[in-house]
Amino acid sequence: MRLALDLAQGAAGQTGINPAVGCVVVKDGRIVGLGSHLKRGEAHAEIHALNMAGAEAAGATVYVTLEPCSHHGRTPPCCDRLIAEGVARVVVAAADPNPQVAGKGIQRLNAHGIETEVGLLEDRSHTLNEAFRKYIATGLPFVTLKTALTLDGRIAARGGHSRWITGPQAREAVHTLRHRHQAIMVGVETILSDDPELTTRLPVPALHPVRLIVDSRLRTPIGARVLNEEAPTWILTTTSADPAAAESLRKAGAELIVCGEGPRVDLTEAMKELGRREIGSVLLEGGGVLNGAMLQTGLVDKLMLFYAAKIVGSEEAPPAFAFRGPDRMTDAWPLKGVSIEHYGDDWCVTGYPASL
Ligand code: AOF
Ligand code: ZN
Repeated sequence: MRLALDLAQGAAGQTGINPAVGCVVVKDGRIVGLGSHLKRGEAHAEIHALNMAGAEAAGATVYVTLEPCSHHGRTPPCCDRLIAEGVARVVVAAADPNPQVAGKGIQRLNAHGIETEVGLLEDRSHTLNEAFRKYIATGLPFVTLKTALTLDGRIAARGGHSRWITGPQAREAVHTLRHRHQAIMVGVETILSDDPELTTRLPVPALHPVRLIVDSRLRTPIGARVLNEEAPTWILTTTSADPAAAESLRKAGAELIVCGEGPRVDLTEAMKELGRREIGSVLLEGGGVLNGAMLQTGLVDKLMLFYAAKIVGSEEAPPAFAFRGPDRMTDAWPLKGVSIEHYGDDWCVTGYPASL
């Protein structure tokens, strides 16, 4: 199962709104087949692994990180294929939360005399597919807020200078995160102050997320690097935005998405619309005002805070979370499931906002 999870993890980020799934077929103590789901619309993990196993699949044990599907989606049900191959036993890490499956896969296998076991390394499967799990249940994207910050919680120095807060290892980890998300989201202030490209830059070719700019008054400059042709750019705006500015941004290649009447972009509406457009995961890269607004609106599912061991001081240095906040420390936003990883001289603190 550990190998099946590693196979799934290797393809994380390339399956769109589909889960990352891995499968290993074992017969008489040897691995006879391996597979991962590689792309939405293409074969599921079990099919690749069973194709490799061939006649060895009969009587084999199949390890799969997600309950085999029982429905006709873009591909036929994996259960039917497992039954047809005559496998003896199926070990599953986690049940499929997709309402079209949700236990029916296991039932179908049992009904055909195949022994099943569910829950082996379940936590790893759940974490790997946390975005899929939210999207399939709610139709809303899973939002990961990522920011680099100084130990005193600032994302730039007094005058706005911010390159770089963290070192090369942390920055490379962020580009891997971009590869694994379907969209990346920033506020227009970030475009105006940093002119970022918001693409994935790794030592190897990788996938670019759709670039999202929250821009209620359409202040994105026509020459901004984010409007280049490397990836699609969607601007989230309001009905009160200037039609002439909208027209020139469209001509420059951006797609405009109207979310409410203003004055600010309705972020809840924006998430619903992104879900309708089959965006299941969003990497929120701030800055502080958008981070604060998203957190306060309850739209952040996960935080990844890359801390550099430095202090920038000053009351004017922009904070990572610019919102009013509670009057009392007892009302601070708690995080749960917190873990810490080292990246060179920096640390990434990962956690999930707990409801108060
Ligand atoms: C599996 N094995 O490897 C995956 C599964 O319409 P489709 O063919 O793209 O199917 C998508 C759904 O199938 C997805 O929402 C999830 O419930 C399940 N994914 N199931 O047995 C796999 N990727
Ligand atoms: Zn399937």
